[in-house]
Amino acid sequence: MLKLYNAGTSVCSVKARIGLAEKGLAWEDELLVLPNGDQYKPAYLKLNPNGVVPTLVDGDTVVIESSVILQYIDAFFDGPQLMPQGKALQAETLVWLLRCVEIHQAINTMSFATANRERILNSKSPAEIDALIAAMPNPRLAAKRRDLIENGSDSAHLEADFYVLKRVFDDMNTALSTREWMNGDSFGMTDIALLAYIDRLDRIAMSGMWESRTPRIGAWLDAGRARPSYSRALDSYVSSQEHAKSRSVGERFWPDIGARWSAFLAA
Ligand SMILES: N[C@@H](CCC(=O)N[C@@H](CS)C(=O)NCC(=O)O)C(=O)O
Repeated sequence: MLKLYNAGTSVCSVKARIGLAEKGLAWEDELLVLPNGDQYKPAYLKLNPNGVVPTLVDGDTVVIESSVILQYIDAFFDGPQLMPQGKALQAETLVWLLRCVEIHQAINTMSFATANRERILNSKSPAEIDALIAAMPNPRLAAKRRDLIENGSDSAHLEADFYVLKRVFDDMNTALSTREWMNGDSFGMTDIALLAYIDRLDRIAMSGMWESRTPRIGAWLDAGRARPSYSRALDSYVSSQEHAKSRSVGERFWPDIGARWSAFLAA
């Protein structure tokens, strides 16, 4: 059986789980506890040298990168086809899958400037935080993590990632003006690739980033959340208390971040 190394609230894990559920595939969970640093243990680094989740193991084949996992299960397993039909939509999907690397970093910035930062600061000593950052294999990402922990929403990463998110919202809103789903007429690969990221922003109370400027995203998010695959990927992994906690932290940050977002848009 397929084995998915993943973590409950991790956006990329949610993305992989939605994909597996949409394909109708069974998988065995290997759950890592990211705040404990399970992802940096030597045995896991052999599977995923980036020290991140998710990782899919299919017999002898190890697949890393959530967008590649989606493509892999679609290419090599039965079930509904996730890739859209037609050259133009397929090319568009491939670009979105590439963009997911920077979209993920933008979501990481928003999460670690707010809810994740607060959880870490409230649960770890400075020495424990240092040890976790020191264990990150990628020095660039370690420096980013340290900056976000130290500076929160004052980090320069915030504005750099506003640029990424503005383009995502604009491009999604434009695409959704001519079709129901990002994938075309039916839900598929591009929707799965993006749903967990937009879902996270909403769950940390950042929906004001798209509500008035690019409002089609809200309806698309609601429709994606209504699918059984979304419940399958979320319900037994994240408790309603965890969701409520993230939202309440985000709500405290939104007046400040919303003002920064408005200033960015006006510049
Ligand atoms: N581009 C990677 C990003 C994976 C990633 O950064 N995953 C996060 C969780 S969403 C993680 O494992 N973070 C652990 C850490 O940074 O220590 C993918 O799409 O799979």
